[in-house]
Amino acid sequence: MSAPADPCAAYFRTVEEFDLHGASDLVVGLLDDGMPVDRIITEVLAPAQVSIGQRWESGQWSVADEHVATSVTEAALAALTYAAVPRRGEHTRHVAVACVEGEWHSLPARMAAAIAGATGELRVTMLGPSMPAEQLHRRLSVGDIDVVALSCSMPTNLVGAARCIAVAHDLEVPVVVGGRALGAHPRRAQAIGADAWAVDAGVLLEPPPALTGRTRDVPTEVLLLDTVDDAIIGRAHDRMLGAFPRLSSMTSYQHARTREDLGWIVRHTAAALLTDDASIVGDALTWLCTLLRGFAPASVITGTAQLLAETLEPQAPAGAAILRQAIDTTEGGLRLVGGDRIT
Ligand code: B12
Repeated sequence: MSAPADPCAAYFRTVEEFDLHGASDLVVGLLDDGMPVDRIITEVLAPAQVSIGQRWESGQWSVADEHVATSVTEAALAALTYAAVPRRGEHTRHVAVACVEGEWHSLPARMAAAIAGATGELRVTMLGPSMPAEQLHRRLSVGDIDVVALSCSMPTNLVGAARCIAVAHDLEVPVVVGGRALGAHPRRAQAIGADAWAVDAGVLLEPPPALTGRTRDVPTEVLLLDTVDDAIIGRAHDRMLGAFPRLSSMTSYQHARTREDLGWIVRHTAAALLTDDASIVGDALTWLCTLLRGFAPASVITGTAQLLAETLEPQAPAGAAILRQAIDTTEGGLRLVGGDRIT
């Protein structure tokens, strides 16, 4: 099979056609032509997943389309891993790759595991999606893992990540964290106590980091926000209907989705507070404004977030403050890009 001139475009065509076999043949063909595994993953498979996400977010593709398209990449990644990883090898270290508690994006973790395992130098065990901290502790207690690589895609799961890091440290196993939820700077990783942060899974081939991360207990206010009470969400929802009476005509399904969105903002607030990074909740608000464009103006979304901050204030004053800080930057950002009218 001759290599396509534009592997990325050729690969995405197989995804659009939901062609499992074509996708697998294409990536194995690229490997046979000498393209390294890490480049096939980062330059072909990962960009395809980002495009899938854009089509899903824009509504061009349904959730079902996204699931099928992702299963094409899962199949291609499995074929690539099978073709690339040497059958036997002298392993220097044993790396466990896991998604943190609550994290169901297992494909990014699998990509990282495939890159780490491709040379055959490491024994790589993939522990799968959403690994509860106490179960991670149980697995690490066996004593055969030299380093844990934790993947976190959703910022809301940074609280679960902190818990997973704490159990690894309890057993003196160093932790490397990666994934889109960590952002583009080591600050969030440091705030949750990781020993190292990396964008590139190739770092797992280097000697494990020293146990330098400072494990921290998750503060009570963060826990309160992370497991936010339905009653708090109900109060914020009622306040929203008082301030924007037009929203009372929403269907019961839309009301339920709105309550979910309020919970989503509060959980992002928990992660922002844990890491002292208001941009986590700011990004979530901007994302919601984009997603709901055409249904609710940005002013209603940021106005509702203000009411949510007021509702949280008595029990979570620090959370309310970081949420307000994020609302201000979101409103500023939307004005700058000429988004929906805010006033
Ligand atoms: C497929 C997918 C899903 C699938 C996942 C299936 C699976 N088996 O993984 C399912 C359907 C389960 C899913 C669910 C959800 N998803 Co989703 N999902 C995606 C999608 C389209 C692709 C994810 C992917 O495969 N990325 C692969 C590559 C691109 O990921 P990557 O993180 O960059 O990973 C690389 C590096 O970061 C690195 N790396 C990763 N981990 C690690 C770890 C270490 C240690 C190291 C060193 C490196 C490393 O290696 C990878 C290879 O280079 C993304 C779009 C996107 N832009 O990613 C949305 C996306 C992430 N999802 C999104 C959302 C909203 C959700 C849901 C909340 C939807 C819902 N309402 O239920 C849930 C949340 C589930 C949860 N609690 O975890 C949003 C997040 C938006 C936001 N503001 O955060 C996105 C961005 C889509 C969008 N454009 O809106 N999703």
